[in-house]
Parts: sequence; C-alpha cells; structure tokens
Amino acid sequence: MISTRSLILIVDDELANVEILSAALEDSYEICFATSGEDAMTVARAELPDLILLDVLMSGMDGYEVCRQLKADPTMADVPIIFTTALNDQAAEVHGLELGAIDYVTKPISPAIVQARVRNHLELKRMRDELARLAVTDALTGLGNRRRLETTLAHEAARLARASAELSIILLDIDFFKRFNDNYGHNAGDRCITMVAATLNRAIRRASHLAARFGGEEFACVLPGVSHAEAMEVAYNIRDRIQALGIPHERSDVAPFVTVSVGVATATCRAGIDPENWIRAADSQLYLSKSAGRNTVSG
Ligand code: GH3
Ligand code: MG
Ligand code: MG
Ligand code: MG
Repeated sequence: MISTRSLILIVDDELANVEILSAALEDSYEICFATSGEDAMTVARAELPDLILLDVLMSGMDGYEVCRQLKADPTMADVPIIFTTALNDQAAEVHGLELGAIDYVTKPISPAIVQARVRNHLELKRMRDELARLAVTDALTGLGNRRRLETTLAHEAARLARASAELSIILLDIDFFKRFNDNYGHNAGDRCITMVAATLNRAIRRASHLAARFGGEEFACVLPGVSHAEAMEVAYNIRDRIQALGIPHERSDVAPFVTVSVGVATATCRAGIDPENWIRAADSQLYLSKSAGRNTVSG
C-alpha cells in the first residue's frame, strides 16, 4: 500500500530524544531520523521529508548550520523546520527563526505540544503549497497560466544562457472563436477551450515541457531541448489532433469544425536572451498562419 502519511525527519544526537519524539508522532506520521548534522543533510535529500524536527546542539555540524544549508538548497528550502533544544534562551530562539526555521520547541519534550505544532505546520504547509499551485494554474482548463508561462520562460532563459541548448515555443489560437461564442454561447465556448487545452496537454508528453493558457483562446507550449524541426512536428500533431476532435463550428470560414492556427519559434543559446522576443517571434509566425488561411502551422 502506498502511504499518503506525511514524513517527519527527526534530527537529534541523543537517541533517547529521537525515541521520545518518534513515540509522540509515529501514530500519525511516517518517521525517519538522523543522529548528526551531516547525517541529517543526507537523509533530508534522500527522503524529502514534509517537516523536520531539528536539534540545535550537536557535535560536528550543529542544527543552525543544517538549517542554513537546507534553506540554501532550492529543493529543500520550503520544508518547515522546527528546532528542538534544551536551550531556553531568547537569543538562540531568534537566531533559529532568522535562519528560516518556522517554530521552536524546548526540551524536555511535551508530546502534546510537539503533536500540535507539527500538525499546525503541516497544515499551513499544505495550504501554502495549494496557494502556490493555484497562483500558476488557469482555473478553467487546469493548464499553467500566464504567470507560470512567464516564470518558466525566465527560468529557461537563464538556463539557455549557461548551457548550449535549444528551446522551442509553440503558440496557438482558435480560429474564428468570436463567431463560435456568438453562435453557440459562452458556455459552449468555455467547453471548447477546455477540450482544446486537454488535447494540448496530451500532446505535450515530457515533464519538462509546459502547456499554458496564454490568454482567452490562445495557448503556448514551451519545449526546452526541442529543435525547430521537432517542434514543427509537434505543432502539426497538435493541429491535427484538434481538428480531429470534430467540435462543430458551422460559422468558421475554414471548416465546419473547430481549428487552430499555430506559430513556432526556436531560440538557441545566447547570453542576455529576452523571453519576450521568443513569444513575439512565435506570435509573428502565428499571424502568418492566420493570413495564410488558418488551420495551419508556420515556423
Ligand atoms: P481569429 O481566427 O482571427 O483568431 O478570430 P477570433 O474570432 O478567434 O479572434 P479574436 O481574438 O477576435 O476573438 C477571440 C474571442 O475569444 C473573443 C472572446 O469573446 C473569446 N474569449 C476569450 N476568452 C474567453 C473565455 O474564457 N471563454 C469564452 N467562451 N470565450 C472567450
Ligand atoms: Mg543535541
Ligand atoms: Mg485570439
Ligand atoms: Mg482566435
């Protein structure tokens, strides 16, 4: 059975403390542990825990240093850290919180307090993650939204400047969609947009590839590591899949079903590259597809 319980990493150089904390939490959570700072880094990176209970005073790497290193690691920076320490000293507490820890519990451990704080922080983390997801998700289609697209492009621009690679962008726009809405109504229009989005999502298979809703009835795909020739193939495939849906569109001048026009642009490695230009280049190609009669690909 796959466990959906949260995983808590307990770090303490005294095994007795690990046992007390485990006993307080093991009924509700999966537990892993480490008995040194160095060990904690290894276990944290291997297990990707949902929350870390971290002892401050340890021989070798102390809890503060573990916290500093975890917060500097992009894959670990969001994991809530609660310090556990016998120190009952305000300066130490402030120092831990300044390093990015979310809370503090003092020893001797009160199981009830640890349980309550862990539960609260896991719930806050879950809500933060959900908000972060919603902030980059298009509500109608579930695809990435424009913010997600812009973040991805900025990220890829930085990567392209470092590595020699290619990146392709595909822009799509539904043909004569205003007439579709006028003829079938806005709700049918929304359903059409959703179906086009789902088709796009299915056509984009690699995890590093992004399909996003760029605007009303416009979509963008970001394909890192994909050459222009490959991107043209993907674009034609998307065009074909969307017309194969056969969504009736009797007032289109192209065909009696819904079609899209597509533009493709490919960027190659160059320092100081501007993601805006990629979109503009793909948009010019999309415009060419529109003037060439629609339901086609330019690139
Ligand atoms: P073209 O073939 O040149 O692209 O013509 P078009 O009519 O598709 O182009 P235009 O950009 O003028 O029209 C887009 C329409 O998309 C206008 C707007 O009513 C509709 N639209 C934008 N967002 C939504 C949405 O979220 N839902 C629905 N149902 N319609 C939308
Ligand atoms: Mg200790
Ligand atoms: Mg449009
Ligand atoms: Mg359109």
